[in-house]
Amino acid sequence: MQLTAKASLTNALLISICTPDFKGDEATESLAELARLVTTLGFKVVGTQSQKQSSTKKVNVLGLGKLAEIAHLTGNQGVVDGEDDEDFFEELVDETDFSDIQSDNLPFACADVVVFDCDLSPSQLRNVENQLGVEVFDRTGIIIEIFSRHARTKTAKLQVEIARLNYVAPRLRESSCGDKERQMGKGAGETTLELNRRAVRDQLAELKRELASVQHEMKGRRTQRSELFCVALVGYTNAGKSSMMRAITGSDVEGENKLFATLDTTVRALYPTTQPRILVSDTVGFIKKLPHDLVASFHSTLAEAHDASLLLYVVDASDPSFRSQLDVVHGVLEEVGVEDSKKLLILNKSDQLSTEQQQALMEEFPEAMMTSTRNPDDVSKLHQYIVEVAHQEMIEEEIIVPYTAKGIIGEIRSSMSVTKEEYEYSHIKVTVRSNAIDLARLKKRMLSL
Ligand SMILES: Nc1nc2c(ncn2[C@@H]2O[C@H](COP(=O)(O)OP(=O)(O)OP(=O)(O)O)[C@@H](O)[C@H]2O)c(=O)[nH]1
Ligand SMILES: [Mg+2]
Repeated sequence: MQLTAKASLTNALLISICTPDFKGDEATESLAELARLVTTLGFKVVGTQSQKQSSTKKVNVLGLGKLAEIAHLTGNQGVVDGEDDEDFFEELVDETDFSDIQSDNLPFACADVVVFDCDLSPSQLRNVENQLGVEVFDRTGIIIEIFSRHARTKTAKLQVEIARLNYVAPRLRESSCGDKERQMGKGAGETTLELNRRAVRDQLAELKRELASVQHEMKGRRTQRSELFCVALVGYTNAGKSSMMRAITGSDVEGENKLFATLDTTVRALYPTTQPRILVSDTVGFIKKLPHDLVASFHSTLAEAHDASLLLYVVDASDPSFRSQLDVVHGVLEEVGVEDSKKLLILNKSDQLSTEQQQALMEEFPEAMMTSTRNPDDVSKLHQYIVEVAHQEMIEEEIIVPYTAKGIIGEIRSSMSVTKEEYEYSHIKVTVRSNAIDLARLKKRMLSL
């Protein structure tokens, strides 16, 4: 799939299919999130519609009445007239109230694209596209497109392109090639289809090879860092992970008010710096119904979280749906096999909450830390917490440094946390806190002096 419509001029109509398992607040929140996803792509949401169905798997995902209503908005009324498929006569009662974005009184033919808040099979997509006469997207298609646009690093680009091709491959067979087949006549179309399929297969194989080699390199880099205390920021998209990363590392990591601003892991040292250094990594944000391929492709990116000794779960506490967002984060991390090391829940964006709301949240989550990345006191509080946890993980040892090996004191001070220095007759007794690997290395050096 490629978005062919010009993003800046595209008016999007969003459609929610409510089923017995997906309705009410859940459907409303999901649709509001789809509106933000679509806006992230530069589309303008001109309205929403909902359709009650027993399942999203029906060949025709819209009932006849709803189809006519929507076709009115896409300017394709003729196609629907005369349709008498019994499957279309579904219950047409809308049970969800999307009061923030309404479709009432919308002008005729105002929608250039239609976006469904569920996944559509290739044939469902083709059917509804034919019926409505405009480009149709499903939720996965939109998420993959955002990922494609935001991928910056080589790894992110490779991972997203693999997911995109996997998504495109079956749709290629069902839609565009079908059309070509019709245009070019039997035989010729089949050849094109075969060629396209092979091209995608070859491209996928090549991308996977490239990704494997990049991942090998990344693994090497992670091993080099493995002796340092690592903290990973994880959480739902737009929760404020990159903003917090920037605040606690004094770096210029991008934080943006768009969904999936970060697609690759960035690693920086905690600032003000500590001895030994503490590393902080920012990771890709999650979203509900994250396409399975994308979860799989982000395994390696999330390996940073896997290696972390402390996981900071950042949530946007000002978003009423943050609890279900947190469930999604737990679900994805479990899926990619990130075991919970020590963790802290960060209720972020507290500046958007009243004092009463903050108090209620702290009662609900007594173990959590309430922060605003815009409040320097909160940033130092988190910094201090991280340093304390890292400190607890370290081992304390006494090292005897003879005056003849005084040079080594400088090295110790610059790589370990020195808690005491006692000057004796023939040596300095230094009490340090550090990780086991660094301590073992130091002791070995001392022996060879
Ligand atoms: N009011 C308020 N806004 C915040 C706070 N922290 C971050 N933001 C804003 O929230 C938006 C998203 O922040 P990011 O740091 O990009 O969020 P993220 O979690 O990295 O998002 P992804 O990269 O998409 O996963 C930006 O517009 C930030 O300025 C906060 O404490 N208060
Ligand atoms: Mg980010």
